[in-house]
Amino acid sequence: MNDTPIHARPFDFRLQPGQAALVIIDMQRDFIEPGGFGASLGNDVSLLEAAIEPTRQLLQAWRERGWPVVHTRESHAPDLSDCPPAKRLRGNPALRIGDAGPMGRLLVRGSVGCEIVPALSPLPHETVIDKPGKGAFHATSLQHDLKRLGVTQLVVAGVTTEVCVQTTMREANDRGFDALLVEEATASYFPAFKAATIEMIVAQGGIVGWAAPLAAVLAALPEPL
Ligand code: TIU
Repeated sequence: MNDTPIHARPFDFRLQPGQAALVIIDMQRDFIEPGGFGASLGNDVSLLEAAIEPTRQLLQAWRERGWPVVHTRESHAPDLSDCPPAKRLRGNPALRIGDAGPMGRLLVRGSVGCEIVPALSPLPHETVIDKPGKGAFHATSLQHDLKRLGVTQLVVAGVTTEVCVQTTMREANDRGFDALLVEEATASYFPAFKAATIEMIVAQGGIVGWAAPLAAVLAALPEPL
């Protein structure tokens, strides 16, 4: 199928239908709802809710077209063997990774808080990557999974913009993937960091990738077959 130009910054993103995965980063209850990991770090988690509905619209568009979808979860094994002590001990959080909170053990696989918010729940055939780091390529099978799916481009949503989203886009860039960030489908506890991250991504002729509003992405998609 012909490529489809999306009006993006710093210039049009030429979407390859079927070869562009929607990658949804860490839309987990632990980051978005009260009582989770994000709140334990002292953040106002209500700021992240705004990304749910735009991400849901992207997810629906990808599902209607049968295009590949990848969900990630920042998460650790119950024995925390994949959580570097430096990550767990840093700062002075109210609760640390692995401690029991109102939604179960923070960022531990299998706990309620570690799950993706219900509006964006993965379907059984969609790829779910449990990642111990901020970047989704670090210590995961993501690169192998994208190759298996025939993916060459990433359309990226999720939280938080300047932490796991940006890290993943930088990792993708270094691995040869073109990546487009959808502006309304990402959020940060710090709106100024979100804005600065988008500028950093598109600066220098797209040194990390592209950014576009949700409406520009949806308007450019070919009709479902
Ligand atoms: N703290 C923060 O902004 N983010 C994270 O710890 N993880 C993700 O961004 N997913």
